[in-house]
Amino acid sequence: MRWTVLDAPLDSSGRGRGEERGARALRAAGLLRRLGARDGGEVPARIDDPRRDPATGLIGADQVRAASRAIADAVRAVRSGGDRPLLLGGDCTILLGVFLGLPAGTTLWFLDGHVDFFDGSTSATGEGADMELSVLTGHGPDLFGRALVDPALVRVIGHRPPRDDEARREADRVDPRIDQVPAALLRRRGFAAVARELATEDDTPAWLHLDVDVLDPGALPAVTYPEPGGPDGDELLALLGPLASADRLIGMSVADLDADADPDGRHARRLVELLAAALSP
Ligand SMILES: [Mn+2]
Repeated sequence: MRWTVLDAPLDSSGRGRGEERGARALRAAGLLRRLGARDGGEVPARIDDPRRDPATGLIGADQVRAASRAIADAVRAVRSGGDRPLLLGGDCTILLGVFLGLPAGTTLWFLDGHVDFFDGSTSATGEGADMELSVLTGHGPDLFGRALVDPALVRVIGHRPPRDDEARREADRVDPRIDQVPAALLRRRGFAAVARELATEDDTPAWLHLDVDVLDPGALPAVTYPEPGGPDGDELLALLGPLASADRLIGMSVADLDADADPDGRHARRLVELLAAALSP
């Protein structure tokens, strides 16, 4: 099945951080050509107001909702055309729109250095990318009148243990029905072995989300919230391979490349190599 690339340059700080230019950087590094992908263009998904909404505690709540609807429409359109969407962020907030546009009963493979499980009051920043997994599973601000993902269908993969009290409180909020495979457990059980197990555990449709900060900062420093203790490029490829080649896979999102921290584009090029190796048939 062919990939259609969609850009969603949403930076949930509302301050125009380098994540806004992440999708463009991956394109400039040759992603579409390497994947033989179709160009679905850019989705109107931007936040330019850094104020926190008092009702939800979320920065740019109305703009997040509007961007999510636009992403949902674009994801649906690509899928009804028979392609698989590859959505380029922007940050992890783009996942809200993805699941707004996917059928209920879709599994989420969530690869991230963090669990993104704050809510409007526990998040220090108010950024959507601090809380999208809690919003999706019904534990954050109610932006859409319903939860968008069944927690029992979420697999959080590659995150690190909390390093401070704030992160410990975040970890404590995570819905116990969510299956967690942190980085240390991945390393112990083997990246490819875990991925093969996840890929074949049932036959629900699955969405693969890659926050590039799941990588160790030694492998990818160009992120806003680096988290030590993650996989290197080869380990991530071993993990991505079985997931990306699963028949169940209906689409993928890539978030959080800070293009401003990658002035010569070397990290974007390495990510494109990694994605091409994982996603090419
Ligand atoms: Mn994230």
